[in-house]
Amino acid sequence: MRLPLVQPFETSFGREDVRDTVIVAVRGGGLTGWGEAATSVGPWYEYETIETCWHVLRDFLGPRVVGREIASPADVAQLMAPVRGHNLAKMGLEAAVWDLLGQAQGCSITQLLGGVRERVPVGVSIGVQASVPALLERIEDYWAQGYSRIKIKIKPGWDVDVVRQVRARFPGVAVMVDANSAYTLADAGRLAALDDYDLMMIEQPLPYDDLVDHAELQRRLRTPICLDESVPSLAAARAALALGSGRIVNIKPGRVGGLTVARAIHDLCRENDWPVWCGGMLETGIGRAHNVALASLPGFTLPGDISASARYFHQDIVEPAFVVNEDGTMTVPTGPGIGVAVVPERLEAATQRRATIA
Ligand code: SMG
Ligand code: MG
Repeated sequence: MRLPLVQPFETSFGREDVRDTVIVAVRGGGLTGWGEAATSVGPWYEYETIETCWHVLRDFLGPRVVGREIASPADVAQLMAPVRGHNLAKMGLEAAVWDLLGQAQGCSITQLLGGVRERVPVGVSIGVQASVPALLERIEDYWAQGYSRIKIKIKPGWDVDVVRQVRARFPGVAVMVDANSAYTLADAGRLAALDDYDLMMIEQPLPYDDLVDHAELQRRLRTPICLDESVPSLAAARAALALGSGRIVNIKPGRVGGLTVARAIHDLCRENDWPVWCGGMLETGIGRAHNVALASLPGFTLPGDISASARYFHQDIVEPAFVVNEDGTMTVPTGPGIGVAVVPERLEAATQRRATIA
């Protein structure tokens, strides 16, 4: 499906004007569970694309799960395990089964996961802007909406000087930056200059597959490094902890292939005193609902990239839409499954193509 974005979203690797995503509906026992494979059109954030998600869900993951008896979400993770990688696609299907099982058992996803929070702290991620004044205006606007922290995207040429001006204008605001792998260790000096601006963390400064260089960079920085792209699995999280490749992990259920793995990474980080927070992939209300539920686990102590539906979309495909509370939190839905209702006409209007696996 495709939804236009309220504003374009620009990172170090490119710009998106619309959101293309794959929605998965799983039917069983007279119920329908919903999930979202929140991919992108191109292989920039990671290698998956809208076309690979479609192909892998329809030709490999879907056929492995359809017709099976499933007692718990872990069963789906196991059925999907022979497929290597394709984590965003796996999340779409696993998430739909979590919703279905939740509905069948009359439980919310937060309950199924073991969540402990009724409200989760949330922040907003602001893409690269045309000018610093434009960025400052954006921050002003979002801060007034109540977000608990501001994340700004950086890249070479849009970094230290921008952060300096943001700090000068908003001295007390919780700010972090995300580079989406735009630097190398040769830029360590430039990144160390960010230490002067009291940032909560620097997210994914170095290449997506380089935990060794992240460890070296962390030794040279006071500011904590947060890993995003570099942690696609539980094994990668173990390696990052062993190497000291950072001090914080952004857990996106899509990037790691589902809520089951996401929770395992959360547990591991918690045992090792690494705080985590829930990342975002500009999800519609379906993916957003799963993210909010995940963020209710006890180790998610930092604000997530979980913004209001209206931050990205004129109209979400679920009701009620997600909103930010005055205290900078979002309320975790407590109804069965994802706890929000998909609006069929809106989904229909946004649908580009469909496939059924019977
Ligand atoms: O969902 O608000 C959101 C987006 C948060 O910045 C965000 N995500 O690297 O953390 C990240 C980016 C990846 C987006 S690529 C489509
Ligand atoms: Mg990131």
